Amino acid sequence: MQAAPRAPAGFAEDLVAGLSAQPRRLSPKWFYDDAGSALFDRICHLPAYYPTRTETALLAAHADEIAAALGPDAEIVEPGAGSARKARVLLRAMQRGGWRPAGYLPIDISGDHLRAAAAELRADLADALPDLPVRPLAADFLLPLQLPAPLADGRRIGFYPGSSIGNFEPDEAVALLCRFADWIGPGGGLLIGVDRVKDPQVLHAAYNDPEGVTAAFNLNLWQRANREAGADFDLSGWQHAAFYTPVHQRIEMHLVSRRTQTVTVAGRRFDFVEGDSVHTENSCKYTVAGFQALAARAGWQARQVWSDPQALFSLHWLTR
Ligand code: AVJ
Repeated sequence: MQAAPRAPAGFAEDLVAGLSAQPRRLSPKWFYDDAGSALFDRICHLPAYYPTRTETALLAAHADEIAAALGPDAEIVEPGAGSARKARVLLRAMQRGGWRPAGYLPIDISGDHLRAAAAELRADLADALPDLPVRPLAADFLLPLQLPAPLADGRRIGFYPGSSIGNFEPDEAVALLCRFADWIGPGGGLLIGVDRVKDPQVLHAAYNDPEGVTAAFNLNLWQRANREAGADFDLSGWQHAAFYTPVHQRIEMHLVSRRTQTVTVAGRRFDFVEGDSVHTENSCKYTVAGFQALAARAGWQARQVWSDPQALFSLHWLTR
C-alpha cells in the first residue's frame, strides 16, 4: 500500500511489521505468488467482477481512437503486468491503427508468471507483430527501480490497466504517478484504467462472489505465509471480509479472526481475539473528475477519457 520507495524488505519482515502495527495490515502486493496470480486470473472471469471485461471491451471498442491518441513508435511499459492479457489487446489495436509499437516492457513481482505471460504474448502476436521486442522485467516496481535504457526512438508510454492504482490511497497514488512520469520521460503518456464510484451493491457483489474465489485469494496470504514466512495460520480460524466505505470511496478487504488464537510468524507470536482484523487491501474508486484532479497533482494532463454506457469503468489518456 506504499507508493514511495522504501528500504527493501522481504515477505516475512513485512508480515511481522504489519501484524505488529495498529491497525494490523499487509500490503496487497503479497497476494501475487503463483497461487495468488492464478486465483486473480479466475477473479477476472467471475460474472460479478465487472472491471476486467468492461475495460477489455473499452480497449476493443475504442481501439482506433486509443491508437491514434498514443501515436507511433512507443515502447509500452506496463507495471504489474500479470498475465498481460490487456496488453495484447492494446498492442494489436495499435498495430491495426497503423501505429507499430516499438516494444513492450512488462514489469511484475511474480517472475515465473511474468516470463510465461511474455512467452504467450509473443506467440499470440506472432502474426501481427512478429519482431516486437518484449523485455520482461521481474521486479517489485514499488521499490527503487532502474528501467533498461529506452529503445532507439526513446518514446515511452505507460500502461496501467485494471484499476490497480486503486490499491493506493490518494497521496500514495500521486507519488506513484510521479514515479511513472520519471520512467516515461517527456513526450510520452500514460493510459490508465480506473474503476468508477458507483452503487455500493454492485461493488460489494464484485468482492464477495458466491463462488468464493475472492475469499480464496484473500486467504492465500496466510497459506503463502505458512509456505514462505515460517507461519502457522490455521485457515479455518479466519474469514474473508470485503466492504465499501463511502467516506473513502473504497472497498476494503480484511482477514478477520473467527476466535481467540495465537499465530507464530518467523518465531514471533501474535495474539488475536474474535473479530480482530488484518487489513489486506484497499481498492479506491474515483469519479472521472476526481481522478483527473488526482493525476494533475502528479503533473499529468488529462486528455481523453473512455467509459462504458453503464459508467462502471474509465480509461484515461494522460500526457505531460
Ligand atoms: C488488481 C487491485 C485492481 O482491486 O479490484 C480483485 C484486486 N482484489 N478482487 C481490485 C482484487 C479483490 C483488484 N486490483
